Amino acid sequence: MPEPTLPSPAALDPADSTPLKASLAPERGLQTGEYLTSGQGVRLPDTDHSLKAGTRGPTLMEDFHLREKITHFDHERIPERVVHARGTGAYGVFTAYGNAASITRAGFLAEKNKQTEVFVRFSTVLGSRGSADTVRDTRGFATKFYTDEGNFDLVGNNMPVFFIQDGIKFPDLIHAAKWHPDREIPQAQTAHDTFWDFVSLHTEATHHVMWAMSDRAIPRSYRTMEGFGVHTFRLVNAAGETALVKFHWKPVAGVHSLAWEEAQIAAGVDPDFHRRDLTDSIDAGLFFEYELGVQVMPDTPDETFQGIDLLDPTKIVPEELAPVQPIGKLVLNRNTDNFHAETEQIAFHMGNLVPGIEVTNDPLLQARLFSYLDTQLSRLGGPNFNQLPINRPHAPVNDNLRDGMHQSVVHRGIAPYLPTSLGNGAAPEATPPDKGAYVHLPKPVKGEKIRENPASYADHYSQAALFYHSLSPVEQEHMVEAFTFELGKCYETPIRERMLTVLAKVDAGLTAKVAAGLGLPAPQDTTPAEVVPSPALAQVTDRVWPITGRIVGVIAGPGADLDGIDSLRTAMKAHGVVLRVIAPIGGILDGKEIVERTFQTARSVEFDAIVIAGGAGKLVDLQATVLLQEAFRHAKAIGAWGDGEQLLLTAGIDPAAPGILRSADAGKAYAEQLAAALGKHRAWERMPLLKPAAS
Ligand code: HDE
Repeated sequence: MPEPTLPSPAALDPADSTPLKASLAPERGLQTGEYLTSGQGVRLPDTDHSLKAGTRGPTLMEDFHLREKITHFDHERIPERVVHARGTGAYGVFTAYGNAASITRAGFLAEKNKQTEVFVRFSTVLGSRGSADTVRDTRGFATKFYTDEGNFDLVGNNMPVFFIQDGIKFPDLIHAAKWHPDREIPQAQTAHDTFWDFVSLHTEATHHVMWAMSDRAIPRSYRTMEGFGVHTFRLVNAAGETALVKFHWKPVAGVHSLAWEEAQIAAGVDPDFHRRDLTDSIDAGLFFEYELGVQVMPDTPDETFQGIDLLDPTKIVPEELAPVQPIGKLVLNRNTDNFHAETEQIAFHMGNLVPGIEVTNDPLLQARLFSYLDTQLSRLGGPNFNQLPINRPHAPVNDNLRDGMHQSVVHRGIAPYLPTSLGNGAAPEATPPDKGAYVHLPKPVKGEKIRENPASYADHYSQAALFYHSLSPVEQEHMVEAFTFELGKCYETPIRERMLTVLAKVDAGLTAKVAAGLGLPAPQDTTPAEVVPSPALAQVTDRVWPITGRIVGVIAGPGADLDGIDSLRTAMKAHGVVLRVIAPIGGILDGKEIVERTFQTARSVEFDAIVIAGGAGKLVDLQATVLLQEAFRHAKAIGAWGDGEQLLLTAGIDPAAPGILRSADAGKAYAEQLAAALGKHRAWERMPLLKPAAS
């Protein structure tokens, strides 16, 4: 059995770490021909007027251009994903540290410095394609690795557990969580009766519900979000030894979330908040980075680790028991050219495995193995979607799959079958041991046919309590507010009451606060579980994180210190931070073209910090006041130099409050103070001031 502790990752050789070139899609590119043509290549003289019998006459059927143009348009959409419909994606490069060779023979993980092109699609789960990005929801984090040995898909989420233990419940869960079928509302929300009805009755959902009510459900950016494979996978090394692992994506920028009010404002003022952040950042060269890590557990016959059932997807293995060991790095560095062709048509499937990676008997994972291909057959219109450029493997494909709708390959040869004596059409099998074939582990399978869970699956509360007790006080407070908000949106009192009885089994204090917020009595029969917290689960800690891609708004007006703005911009750029000047009127300020937002177009949610330039202290503007007050409420860093702090007073903000950075000028020392404040994500020390008066 391989060692659970991997060798430390050796430093990557920078010479070998240059980004891969785009290798996909021969069809990529502009239509560069000389003239407009029809789909048949016939040159067209006029695409503005249809062919009619006289200027006032009826349109003629004969107009092939009109018919083709309208017909194709009529069929431009494909069905949206039944879940995870709203998403965005980017290409990147994965580089292996090489230390995973002791646990897997998968080349893209085992070979040091090996680079593999990937495509990642991030998504929300519940909303339709056009819904807002910043809703409270689980996020999908799906990665396709185009490895030399075939495609491997890691189709994970940003939460490590799931609502159900058996895939057969998935349609029930989604029917309850999505909109009500009579009116198709609410959109992209769990704050409604059917969701809370289901999860209060189906209590194995409790652990995931805790995550969904935590700040993890409203990430600041896909850059600051963890990813989890959720299920336990089985890795196989070159010697045939196995280990059970859980996959983790750790964001280099740390885990950071929006404030709930910010998320709600952003959903209105910029529904594309996360999508824009990803694509703008890549355009600016401020790439998103994550480390891939594994928790390695011995492959014991009972498939448990320290009493935790590794086949139960409602359970985590705390990092304190099995550390997450980094095995490679992902850099997302290239935007798509065509959303439909790439992001919309990509098809992930956890059955896309490469030698060295196997699935386990987790009943949720097993059901997924069926569902993804099945749904893609109708979503992408037939069995040939693997030929779409975005889905095409980079490894050679010699399948004997033929014909079907949308076949785009002209297969040659007369013998697409095996065995054959004719050759010329079918490649031979990659017979083991040495041809790199995917050989399933010969694990014995036995058991009686039953519809039953293992006894260990009955514990629905201990890890929900573990999660709650591992959070920092400010995160716990946010969770109280989230439960109170969501349950407060339910119309049915019995549902709220039932959910309180579920929460009572998690934590009495949490239940009492939520009950008080709902104006309901807290259940008395509380039996919360005893737990040992896992500090690794808290996202608000003393750590300071890299600030690449963060955005600082600078309020300026006529007479503002433009040299100061320039030097702040230069200093922040060195940290990968973008500076945006906000002024009363757009365009040119005091002769310089530096204004990117006006008070009318700017909203606080798009900035991680707001600074008032010297010389702008006397501005009087209601929108600027709102901007500053929101930034204050959301515990963002706020700064002012020179007379800038006068504007704080105008906005009713105490310049001496925590997290307010004041300075005589915008020199280097000031920029470093601002960078340090951003690295803490928020001015957490201001939080006590922000509580509602009643609490
Ligand atoms: Fe999915 N899920 N899922 N899911 N899922 C889909 O596949 C399904 C589950 C996840 O960006 C669908 O191609 C079942 C867990 C992501 O294209 C569908 C069950 C996790 C994405 C489907 C689950 C996920 C999907 C819809 C219970 C985290 C978006 C479109 C057995 C580990 C992938 C599609 C993308 C998409 C079914 C549970 C993650 C219907 C039946 C657990 C990230 O096949």
